[in-house]
Amino acid sequence: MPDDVRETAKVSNAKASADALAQYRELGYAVVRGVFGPKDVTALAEAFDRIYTQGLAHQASYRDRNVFFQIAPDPALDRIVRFVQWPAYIDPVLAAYRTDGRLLNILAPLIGRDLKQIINQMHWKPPGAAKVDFGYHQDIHFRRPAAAYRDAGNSYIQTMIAVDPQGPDNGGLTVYPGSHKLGPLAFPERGRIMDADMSETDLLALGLDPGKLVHLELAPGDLAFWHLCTIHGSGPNNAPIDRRAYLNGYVTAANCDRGEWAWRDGDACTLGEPALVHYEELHSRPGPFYLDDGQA
Ligand SMILES: O=C(O)CCC(=O)C(=O)O
Repeated sequence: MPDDVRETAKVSNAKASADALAQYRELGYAVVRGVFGPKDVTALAEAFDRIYTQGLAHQASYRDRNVFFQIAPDPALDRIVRFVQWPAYIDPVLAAYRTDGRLLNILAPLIGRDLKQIINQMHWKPPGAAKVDFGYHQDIHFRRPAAAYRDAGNSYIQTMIAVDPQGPDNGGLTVYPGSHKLGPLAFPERGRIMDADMSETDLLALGLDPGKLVHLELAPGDLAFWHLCTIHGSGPNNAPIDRRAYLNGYVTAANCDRGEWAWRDGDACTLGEPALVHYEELHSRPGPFYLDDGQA
């Protein structure tokens, strides 16, 4: 690429990021287009296929320390891998993307350059699968124990890299703009969010207007990110293509007692012995073992 074109691309990327940060502050979510290019998307798609094949070799949900494969029976497809937590311990490509500098460039102005990671997760929604929805929720309710997560509003960001094109047809993300300013809300009790539909009733029960929902349309390589209190969910896949997404959640290290280091003063950190993140029995029951009911 000629230098003047490269410089123009840099300026427009910087402008896109600045716009996204302003939108994030105002609306609680934002999208930066084309953070990752076609080669990155191919590498990620191959990693998703590799890990999916590994997952299908398990008859039931499976844990080995922080690595967790959520395997769900499916009436049409026999069984599916719904998600895998902490695949970066077992796949070098996924490990490299969790600390990619392009993510840090977007995160640093918001939460700094000393960051731990509290989410590393792959999601699939294979076409034809019966149950792939995530009911509306705020991530803050899953950051436990609450005392380990400080200054929630200013310290945490969830990111999602689109591997496939995604929108409302194939179960892309839906967000409620501005909901990050409402703080933690008392959602009606309806079990695990991965067993719940995106129900407008949940929003109405909170006095919120479902007409304000925004369905994100992402191309492969786009990055969406959102606040811990942003209400979001995602629906079924009614399209003929999968909907694969790579989710990584980060926190200002000084404000969190949990998580794996991602960057220390901007320098990428590699994974070593697993640290305590959200699997409470990491040390007393590390596994590997199967789970009958699919619970983590
Ligand atoms: O894959 C999805 O759409 C669900 C993402 C989500 O709700 C989350 O990571 O909190």
